[in-house]
Order: sequence, then C-alpha cells, then structure tokens
Amino acid sequence: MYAQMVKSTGQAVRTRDDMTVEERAFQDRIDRGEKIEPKDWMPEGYRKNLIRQIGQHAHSEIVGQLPEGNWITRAPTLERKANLLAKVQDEAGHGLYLYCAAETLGVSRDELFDMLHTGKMKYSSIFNYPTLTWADMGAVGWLVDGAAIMNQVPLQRTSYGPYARAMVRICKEESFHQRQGFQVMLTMARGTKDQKRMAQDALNRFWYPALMMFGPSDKESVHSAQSMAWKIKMNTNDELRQKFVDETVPQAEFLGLSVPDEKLTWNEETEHYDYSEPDWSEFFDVISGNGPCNAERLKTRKKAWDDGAWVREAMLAHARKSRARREAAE
Ligand code: BYC
Repeated sequence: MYAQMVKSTGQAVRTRDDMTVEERAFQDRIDRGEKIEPKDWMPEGYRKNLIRQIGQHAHSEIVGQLPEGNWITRAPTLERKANLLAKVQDEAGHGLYLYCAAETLGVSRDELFDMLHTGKMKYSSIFNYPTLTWADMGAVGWLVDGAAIMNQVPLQRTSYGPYARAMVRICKEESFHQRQGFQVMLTMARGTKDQKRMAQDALNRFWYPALMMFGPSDKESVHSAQSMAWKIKMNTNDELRQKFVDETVPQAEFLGLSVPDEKLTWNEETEHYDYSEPDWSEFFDVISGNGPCNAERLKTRKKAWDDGAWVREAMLAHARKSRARREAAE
C-alpha cells in the first residue's frame, strides 16, 4: 500500500568534539535559549530535521480535518455544527501557519504537498483511525487535541523562531478544541444509557491511538536525542505520554467512564499512573501505511489537491494579469 513508506534513519548526536567552529557557536546560541531565525546560519541536519517535523505537523493538521469534517453535516444540533465547523476551519489555519514556517527553511509548499501525496512524508498516526459515531467527535476533541496540547505547549519554547511563534496561537485554539470535545463527552456521559455507552465505546477505541500520538517509546525514538539537543523537541515521547495519562485519567473519572486498561493504577512512590503500553506493532503498521484509513485519507487529500488545481491556476493567472497591467501603467 502507498503512504508513509519512508524508513526512519536515526541520527547520532553530534558531540562538541565532532562539531565545526560554526556548529559549536550555533549550539551555544541554542543552549543560551536564543531563537534561530530563517536567515541565520544553521547546520544542514537542523534544517532538514525541522522541515521533517514541521512538515509532518502541518500535514497532520490538514489530514486531521478529514475524520471530523465527515461529521459536520451529522452533528446533532446547530450549535454543535457551528462549533465543529469552526474547529475544522481552525485546523486548516494551523496547517497554514505551519506550512509558512516550513517554507522559511527553503522548501516550497508544492514540494511539501508532493511529499505528503507520494507517501514520502508522514502525518500523525491518529488520523488513520475511523470516526464511527458522534461520540467520536467528543473523544477526538478531548483526547486527540488534549494529546496535541501536551506535545505542543512545550514547542512554544522550541529553538526555531517561526515554529515557536506559530505554536502560540495553535495552542490557544487547541485548548478551546479540547474543551469542546470534553463538553461533548460530558453531555453524552450524563445522557441516556445509549449515549453513555457510545461515549465509553469512543474512549475504548481512541485511548491507545491517543497514547501512540506521542511517538514510539524512548528506546525506539530515533530523533529524540539530537532533536532535544537542538531544542526542536523539548521533552521525550515517554515523558509527555506519562503527563497525558496523569492528567487525563482524573478527567475520565469525572466523566464516569473507564479507561480501557486493567493495569492502570496510581503509583504512590512515583506519583504517576502505571499504565499499559500501546501495541507498538500496531503503531508501526499504521505509520507504514497499513492503518484502517491510510489509503482513504491520502485518496481524499489527493482529490482535494486535484480538484483545487483550477483555483491555483486562476490565482496565478490573476497575478500575471495584475502584474502586466501594473507594468503597462508604469
Ligand atoms: N504518527 O524518532 P521519533 C494534531 C515517526 S496534529 C506518525 O520519536 P520524533 C491535531 C517519526 O516521524 C498532531 N509518525 O520521531 C490535528 C519518525 O519517522 P521519520 C501532530 C510518527 O519526530 C488536527 C519515527 O516515527 N503533532 O494533534 O522525534 C486535529 C520515529 O519517531 C508518530 C506534531 O506533529 C506519530 N504519532 O517524535 C486535532 C507535533 N510518532 O520522520 C489534532 C510535532 C513518531 O523518521 N511533532 N512518528 O520517518 C513532534 O513532536 C514529534 O515529531 C513526534 C515524534 C513526538 C510526533
């Protein structure tokens, strides 16, 4: 199957002794907490790694519109429709800020879309799962946006200026999304028996995929060490996953729902929840293109790109004509 077939190649972290004088000065700037801006000198590895992460992030935002977009016409009330519509529009905006941030690194938007459509770049595993009932809109907002915030709040302090600044607005909007999702879950959990059953079913299906959003376990993470040294990433995958579990379990309890993990227990010593790891073979299968919805998501994205060709062509033609008119007037 096509999609996301690129194999990760781990980067060895550059020690100070391995670094050139320029690289050492660059690392010193990062260590001092300075922001790196587009025109500043940067190691090629830093630039490439940022394009990979920001590009993947941007793709996740726009592919993430699809499972929720499917529910706009089926939302149960006008208010729910308006909220969901606004949320899905926000995700397009997040994609836009992130594509703009990636473009400052010398990659074009066309190249990024091409890499998404040909499976050379990944997007978040979570969006390869289906959204089967209205309760899934609650679970996505609560858990998926909840996990996104956990990961993205620290990224506001990331070393690359345009990425860090994009994160500020994204995080504000994501926290609104998380609340609207939780509110949908609360209404259903306090509703009829059937509504509560739907809410529990959505939690059962989205719990482990949400845990997988943080990436593979630290042992398997190929980019973490170098990305953290460069402050492209501020925490390890397992640190953020644990934080998410610790914050989300009490919210599930408030909803009167059970987290689908028999091993879940509060550990007095560590002051964290002990929890079961997701099925990592499922995760690697999904990011290799074999998740339940990979093919459908890419097909929909490509169709949107092809259907939008006339808009891009019309805008270019308009720009050409305006320029010609301006030049003729001068
Ligand atoms: N899905 O070395 P690792 C959102 C890949 S948007 C797919 O730990 P890294 C939202 C990874 O790319 C959510 N692939 O990687 C949107 C690497 O493969 P490559 C997106 C994954 O980069 C709309 C390999 O596995 N958020 O929430 O250090 C509506 C090894 O992993 C995943 C971001 O993108 C995954 N879950 O850490 C609602 C945030 N995890 O590239 C919500 C920014 C890992 O070598 N990104 N892989 O072929 C990050 O923070 C980091 O990139 C990650 C992964 C923590 C995701």
